[in-house]
Amino acid sequence: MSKEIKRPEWVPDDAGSGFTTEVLDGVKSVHDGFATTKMRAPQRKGRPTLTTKELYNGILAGDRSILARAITLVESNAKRHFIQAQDLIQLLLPHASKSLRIGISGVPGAGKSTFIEALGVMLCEMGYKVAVLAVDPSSAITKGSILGDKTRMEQLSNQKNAFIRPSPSGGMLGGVARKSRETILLCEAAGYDVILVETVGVGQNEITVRSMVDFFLLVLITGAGDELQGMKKGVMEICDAIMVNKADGDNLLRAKTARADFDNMLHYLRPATRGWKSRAYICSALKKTGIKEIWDVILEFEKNTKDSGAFRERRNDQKLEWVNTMVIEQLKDKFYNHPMIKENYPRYEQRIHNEEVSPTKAATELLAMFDSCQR
Ligand SMILES: Nc1nc2c(ncn2[C@@H]2O[C@H](COP(=O)(O)OP(=O)(O)OP(=O)(O)O)[C@@H](O)[C@H]2O)c(=O)[nH]1
Ligand SMILES: [Mg+2]
Repeated sequence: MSKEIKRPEWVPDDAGSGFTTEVLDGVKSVHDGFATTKMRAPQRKGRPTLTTKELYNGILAGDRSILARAITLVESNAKRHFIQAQDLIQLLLPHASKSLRIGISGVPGAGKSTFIEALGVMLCEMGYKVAVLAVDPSSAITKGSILGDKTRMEQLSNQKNAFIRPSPSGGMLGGVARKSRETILLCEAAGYDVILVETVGVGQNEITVRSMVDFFLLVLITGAGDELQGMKKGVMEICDAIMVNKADGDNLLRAKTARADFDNMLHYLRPATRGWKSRAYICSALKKTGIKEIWDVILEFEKNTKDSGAFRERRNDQKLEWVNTMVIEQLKDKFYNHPMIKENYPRYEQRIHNEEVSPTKAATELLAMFDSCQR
């Protein structure tokens, strides 16, 4: 290695060169910001907080450490951070939304991370700036470790044009979905042209990710069984392509058969995107075959949907859906945190439990109580 790479303190001494990304120094100044005063701001624990303007400038300049700090701000559950993050997003809005957003879902172990790494490295080598995010709204237990611990994407994290961020944990207002959407905007403002979003294909995850990306890819493998692969019609209906991964060695033939089967199933489904025919493909993320081919499909999708207007239409719908979700979240937040509701809710719980009041009546009464306090 020509240059000494600073690493986080938790990296083992014997870790190889590809272990982790570089750690950048924080801003060192502790001056209080007034030109005339000799007073120095009190030394805080950890790094000094950056102003919204500093974050804004840093992101537009493509500074990765500032981008990472802005994402931390967006992910924070503290109210004051929420307010600052929203100001920052508002400022950055005109600089965002120029990237191609790609969602990648599939059963655990299908090879999503391996595929993302292969695609990501190829794109970086082609000159793209690639951001990789993970979204796992269903995971309260792992607290967002789907990219962090298990798959380090060693080759991709060594690329200077790549930025990798693990899944945030839930928490306040909008939870993981809001945080991920806003992280996408921050990455776009920082100049990333391709955003790859990985999610584990369980429960609501696919729907959540579909609502924040342009192209949605389902990664499947052979022989995992239909129920395991989440092969409900609903999931296939929302994907723009199916990728049968691990098409290598002894598995190649089976993968080809599975591809034909999936292709046939897709043929009978309503298209996920207006004017686009979703098809099935094969690849080996490990051997890096079929990666360029799927990228060509994605580019064709982009051209096709931009020409037809479906691309813009979806982005607009997604924004409105986001507003709707935020309104619901904020109303819920207001309701459950209202002192009157907090005080009366346990009593209602008890009454519901004792079958003294029906759930609908309880909800109506609680809402009426809340309503009367709003006037
Ligand atoms: N033979 C073969 N193995 C692969 C291929 N892609 C991934 N694998 C292996 O499959 C395993 C799981 O790969 P991951 O990329 O972590 O899968 P994932 O879908 O991201 O897994 P989760 O994030 O846990 O859901 C690893 O051991 C990979 O080496 C492939 O194309 N061929
Ligand atoms: Mg993974």
